[in-house]
Order: sequence, then C-alpha cells, then structure tokens
Amino acid sequence: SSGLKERLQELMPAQQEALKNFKKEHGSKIVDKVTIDQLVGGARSIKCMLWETSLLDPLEGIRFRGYTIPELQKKLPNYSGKPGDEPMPEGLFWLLLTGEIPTKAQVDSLTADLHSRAKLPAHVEPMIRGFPKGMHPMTQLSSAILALQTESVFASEYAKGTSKTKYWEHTYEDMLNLLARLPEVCALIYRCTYFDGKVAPYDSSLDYSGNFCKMLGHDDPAFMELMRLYIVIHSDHEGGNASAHTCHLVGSTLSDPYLSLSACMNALAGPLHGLANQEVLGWLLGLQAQLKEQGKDVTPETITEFAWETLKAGKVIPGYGHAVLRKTDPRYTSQREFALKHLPHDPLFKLVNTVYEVMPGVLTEHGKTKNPYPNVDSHSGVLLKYYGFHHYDFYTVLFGIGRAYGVLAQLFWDRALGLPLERPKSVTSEWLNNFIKNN
Ligand code: FCX
Repeated sequence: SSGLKERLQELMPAQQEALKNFKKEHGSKIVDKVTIDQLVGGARSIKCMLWETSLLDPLEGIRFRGYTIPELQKKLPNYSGKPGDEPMPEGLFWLLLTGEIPTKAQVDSLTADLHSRAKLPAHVEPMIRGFPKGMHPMTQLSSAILALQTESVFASEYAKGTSKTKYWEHTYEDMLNLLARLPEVCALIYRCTYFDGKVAPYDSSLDYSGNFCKMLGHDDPAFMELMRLYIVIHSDHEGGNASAHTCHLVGSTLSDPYLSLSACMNALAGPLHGLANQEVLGWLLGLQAQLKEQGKDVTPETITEFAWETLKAGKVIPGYGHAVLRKTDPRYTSQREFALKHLPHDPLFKLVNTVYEVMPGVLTEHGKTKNPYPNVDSHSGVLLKYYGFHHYDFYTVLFGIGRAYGVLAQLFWDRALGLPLERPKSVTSEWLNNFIKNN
C-alpha cells in the first residue's frame, strides 16, 4: 500500500466532524440569491454545491487545494527530479485527496499501487476491438468505463448490504482501480481506431503518464512530459462545470464510481465543453487550408476575416470564452509556456499566438461573449500535434483521463462526508408567471 488510504483514514474523522458542526452552527445562513436570469440561464454562478478539491476565481483561474498551476509546478514531485520539469499527476491526486503535498517516495508508491491494479477484466479488450469503425473515441471511452463496472467493489459491497460508514473505502478501491485501468483502455481505443490495433506492452518501470504514452505508441520523453502537465491541468476545475457536476450528481444516487465517471465523460464529450479541444484544431487547420487555397498569408488581418466568417455563420470560436473565467485561462498560459520552452518555432504555435493577439478584439467587437479570452482547449491540440499526435477526435479522451483524477478525488470525499442525494428544485413557466404576479 502507498499509505494514501491510511492517511485519508486519519484525516476523515476531523473533516466529517467539522462539516457536521459547521452545518449545525451556520446551516441557515444565506450565501446566495437566485435571479430569474440565472434560473433560466443554466444556473450560472449560483453557489449551491460543496466541492473540496479546487476553487475557480473568475480573474485568477483555478487553484487546486489552494495552489495555482505555477505553484504546483514548483511544489509537486516530478519524474526526473530536475527542477523545472512538469509535476506528476499521481502527486496531484494525492494533493487533491489529502490537501497535502506528497513526497517523491509517496508519489512513487502510489504509482506502484496503480500499476498493480491495472489489469483489465477479460471482457473489456474484445469489446473495444469489436466497436464499429467510426464510433467516436469518447463514445468508446464512456462505454468501456461502463463495461469495467463489473469490477465495482462499491456495487458488490452495496448489494451485500455494506454499512454507510464503509462507503468511502469501497469508493477508494474503485477509484484507484478505475484510474489504473484507464491508460490501457484509452491506448486500445487509440490503436484500434487509427492503427492496426497493436498496443505496446504495459511498462510498470515508468510512471503513470510515461507508461500511458508508451502504450499509445508515443515514447518521446518530451511527449511524456507534456502528458504529465496535460493530465494535471485538465484534472479539476471546481464542481459546477458540466463533467464534474455530472459525476457528483450521478454519484449522489450512490451509483458507483464507474457509472458516475462514464456519465461524466458523456458531459465532457459535448462541443461546448471538452470536445472544444478537437474543434479548435479543426478551426485552425480550416483557417490554414482556406488561406492557402486563396493564396493569402496568415496575418492578423486574414485571421480576423476568417473569425468573422465563423461568427457570421452563427458558430462559436472554439477555445474562447468561459462560463466563469473573465481573463486568459491559466491552463492556457501553462501550455503556452510549455510551447515556448519546447516548440518555440512551430508554425502552428505561431498561428495560435497570432490568433491570441486578434481574437479578444474580434470577440469584444462581436459584443456577445462575457469573456473574449482563450480557455484551456485553445492550446492543447497544437502541443499534441507537434509531437505527431494528430488524431484530433481523440483529444477529448486525453482530457477525460485528466478529468477522471479530479472528479474521482471529489467523489471520494462525497462518500466520506456522506453528502446526500442532489435534488435542486425546478419550476414551470406558469409557476414563474404566478410568482411575478404575486411579487
Ligand atoms: N464565440 C462566439 N460566441 C461566443 C463565444 C465564442 N467563443 N463564447 C460565448 N459566445 C456567445 C454565446 O454563445 C452566447 O450567445 P447567445 O446569447 O447567442 O446564446 C453569448 O456569447 C453569451 O455567452 P457567455 O455568457 O459569454 O458564455 P456561456 O457561459 O453561456 O458559455 C462557453 C461558455 C464556454 C460555452 C462559450 O464561451 C463557448 O461556447 N465557447 C466556445 C466553446 C469552448 O471553447 N468551450 C470550452 C470551454 C471550456 F474551457 C471547457 O469546458 O473545456
């Protein structure tokens, strides 16, 4: 064992007690009000959920257990031990769960624990191999996670009549098994969708990300570094975003972590959410192709023209805007810094930079979006493509691996804290009309 479970067991009683007492003392205090705009408009920014692992500030961006991305890059252990290298997702997971920065030895033992749990049940590989050609990789991922559910400890212990006080323990087992099995599942999807279906053997001498890249067939150490950063920055973005909220909501019915994570992936697969990273690369390549066809150079003026064509066609500019953020996403900035370090002369990176120069102005003039700045999805495809990973309808699967780290860590605390079934109130238009008449 890595010691993580024991540490959580030590931390839990105080957390449970603190929440119980806090509710008792402050339970009736009002933290927010709801306008009709918010009620009709997707519940934007209503504070109505407990989410311990991260918090999003509209201007500063995300903090994971209080730490910004640059702070994580400094404090979390990395694979090489060299300062400046990217943090390991296993270390982030420890932090998300415990609120504590782990040592390298703790991270290594968690890596070893995950490796020891990685074997897939026998029915999953043939199922993935049998998926029809053309099935979107996110559909395959969500289905494969559901198929893994036969192994759920939570579901089988619940069926046997386990006590509420043990939910956390079954959730812990499921979340580690599930994270451990995702690399092979994703590698199978990737190799079967785009190649001959051969997957490199599992390599437990590497860390989680290194082995994952190798199984995908990309064993460049720089790509492994990118994957570490990629998983870390995509992990968690507080609780209200569609994928995180879905996991939390489904889990609140005591559906096990497999059922909850599969549902989370279906939310992530939408173009307004995680699918935007594939849409961004499609948009950039479309821009390049059109300008080439017209014999024009890529300049701020030609990009502006192309952006307006997109907007006038009634479409969004993928990778720009955000439901909460009102400034450039620090997840974008960290990827930009990675590019400046590893691929400063890449033509597509230069294109992304020029888009970044003009797009806030275009979107401001367009006058609709509340945030004209880039989000995480605006940059990720360019980095992946640089390393020869150009199958862009697979990009959201990589986002999914990252997201699994965040939502499963919170799902653990949902069960450890005994959070209840989620059930907000809806109303009809008639109810609203009556409300207005009477108020
Ligand atoms: N291009 C064009 N129009 C945009 C826009 C963009 N990038 N972003 C927002 N708008 C429009 C909206 O479509 C909406 O128009 P409407 O009034 O006609 O419906 C108006 O501006 C107000 O939207 P706003 O309040 O600013 O944004 P929302 O909170 O409703 O939506 C998302 C946020 C992210 C969905 C929106 O900005 C968008 O569609 N962006 C493009 C897709 C994208 O990049 N998604 C990924 C987001 C994220 F990082 C992730 O989840 O991965």
